[in-house]
Amino acid sequence: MILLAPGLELHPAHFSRAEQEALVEAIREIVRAAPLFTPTMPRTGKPFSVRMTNCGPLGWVSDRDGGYRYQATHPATGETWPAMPPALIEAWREFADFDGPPEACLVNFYEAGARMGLHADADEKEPRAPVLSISLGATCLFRYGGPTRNDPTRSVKLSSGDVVVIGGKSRFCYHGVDRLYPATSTLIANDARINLTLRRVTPA
Ligand code: MD3
Ligand code: FE
Repeated sequence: MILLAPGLELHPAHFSRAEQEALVEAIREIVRAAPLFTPTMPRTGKPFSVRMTNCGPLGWVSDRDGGYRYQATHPATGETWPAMPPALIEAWREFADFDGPPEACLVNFYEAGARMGLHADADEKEPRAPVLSISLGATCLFRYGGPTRNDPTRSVKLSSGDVVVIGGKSRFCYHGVDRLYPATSTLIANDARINLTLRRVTPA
């Protein structure tokens, strides 16, 4: 384990190749039931370059009129989200140090050129629960800073199979994905990257 900052743990290559392949297959099945959608920014309606879907009881969505929020249904199909795969619930039990199951798993799908601007995850109402992040596919350059947007930042590469636990003092810190590295994925076609984040949304 590499402690990147207080409360911010990087577990490099936690998942084996076989486990990563099984996770990608589970995500494909989730995407069949709950298709990737393109979130848009509150007020401006500017589209994200990352497409998303969710599994679990709640899912994170965003659009111009409704803004950032968690809801129980897919924004396009109106259906409830598919169940969370057991392997993800097991990873939460292993890493989260929190009583109670995760409520949302946000699936971020990055294709070549996609990025995620600096932001803090603040739509969850249980500050004692960490966010658990799992990276699959292409390597990315990840940036993280402090509790305000102007704090200095550091960068780290995240590779397929890595787990990051974002808790404690780091839970509400700013972070983003600056770029993907081409030709680094043997797991997913077309230099794509998937990031899964497991979250507790409501107070336990
Ligand atoms: C927070 N996803 O969905 S979270 C998100 O790779 C999101 O798609 C990122 O940010 C992604 O909201 C990764 C993992 C993470 C890693 C390090 C952090 C979050 C962090 C450091 C400080 C604060
Ligand atoms: Fe985030």
